[in-house]
Amino acid sequence: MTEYVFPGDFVWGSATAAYQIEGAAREDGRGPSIWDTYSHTPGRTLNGDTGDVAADHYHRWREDLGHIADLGLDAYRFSISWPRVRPGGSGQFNRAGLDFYSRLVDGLLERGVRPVATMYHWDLPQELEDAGGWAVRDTALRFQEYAAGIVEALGDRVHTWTTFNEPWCSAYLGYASGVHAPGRTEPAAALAAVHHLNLAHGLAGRVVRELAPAAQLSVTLNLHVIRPASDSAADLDAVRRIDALANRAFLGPMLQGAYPADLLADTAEVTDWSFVRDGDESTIAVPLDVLGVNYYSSTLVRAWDGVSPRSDADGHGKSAASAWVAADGVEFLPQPGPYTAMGWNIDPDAFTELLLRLRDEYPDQPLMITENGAAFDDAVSPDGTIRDDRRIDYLHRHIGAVAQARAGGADVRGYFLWSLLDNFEWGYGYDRRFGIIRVDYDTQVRTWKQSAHWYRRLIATGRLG
Ligand code: IFM
Repeated sequence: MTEYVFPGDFVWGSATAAYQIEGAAREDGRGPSIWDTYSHTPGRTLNGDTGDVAADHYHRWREDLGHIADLGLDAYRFSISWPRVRPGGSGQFNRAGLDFYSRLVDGLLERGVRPVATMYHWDLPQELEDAGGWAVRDTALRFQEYAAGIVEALGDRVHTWTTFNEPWCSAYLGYASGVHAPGRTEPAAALAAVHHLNLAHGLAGRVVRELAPAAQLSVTLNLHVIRPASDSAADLDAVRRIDALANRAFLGPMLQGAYPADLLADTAEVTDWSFVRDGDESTIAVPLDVLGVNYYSSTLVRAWDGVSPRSDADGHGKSAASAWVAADGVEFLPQPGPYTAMGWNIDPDAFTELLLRLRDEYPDQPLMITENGAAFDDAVSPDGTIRDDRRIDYLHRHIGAVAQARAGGADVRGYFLWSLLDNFEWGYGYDRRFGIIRVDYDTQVRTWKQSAHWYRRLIATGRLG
């Protein structure tokens, strides 16, 4: 594709998440979340980094709004910290926490930027984890109450409500491989978490419909493009199994009102799924205005014979295969490079493939790219500039992939770049930088990288050359 011109109503945005940027972990009544506990547990994060201060956005939000406006963003995707607005996860709401998000939303609207609020980007109040976390149904009910509180407070001022960010990570990395908070390694709990996250999505979605009928409703999934090592029936079956766990465990109930039969069969030895009650699947299938899609890299699998040494290279840290409950017969293979600083392969064609698959399978479902971007080791030149050419190249190729999918009929309405600012990259702490704006963590000074200038030009012209 030589040049692609995005239409004037294509939404250009950027995204962040509360625990990754806010800091102020113990201010104004905020309670502890599972990520506070996890990051403060020795050995859990690189260099022992925590989100205590992060990019100090809680205090610097006005300055950050200035960057958002200067970039020319149409929309800004942020997340609301549950423990900041309802410490402990139940009981009283915290006025100071709600006021923070209220000011942020008003500040965005004053600057002509659409607020896109994610209700849950991984920071479960610790008290709810102590009571069982996402492995128990009660957490979904507490989430419904939390959703009602924030929608009542912010309502239609929020343009788009996104219930969850990447429930795959919360369930499998949090409860199966343990590389994310709460760090549990219990496969049956991970599948229960899948269901309770889905249920919470449906319950909260219905709250949005009732309390903020003018707002758009969405959820963000990190959908996987899983490629087979060969066309053998065994390798294709490995793809099917991982697709069921990674993609259809969420897409099935959310968009079709049912869990896929093969997922239930594949995981029968781990759980009988008795936590799914009558009516749950139809609750989950609340109609969505847009489906949020996050994409970074692709996955390569083949059947594993259970005997030969097993490759374990899906890029999700520690023992990747342990994240994939009931995938004993599957091996994750290293991908050809190039790679980002996360060790993830760069594969824009897979992005197009994913969007075209969604076009085929859910032709009436509008899509929004809610995250895409890359971490690289940025160098600051002596003159202060940050020439992050590899990030620009990554963005160029992936936005090109979106253009190609649109040209092929995928109904992609917008693109949110991950991330506005360098931030706390979970288990990798501050070592991995995804921002188009550099944060000096000693001084909290923000500096635009070349990619930020590049993105501003793209937004202004809508032309991808
Ligand atoms: O930083 C994360 C974000 O919180 C969720 N999606 C992937 C990003 C990069 O790892």
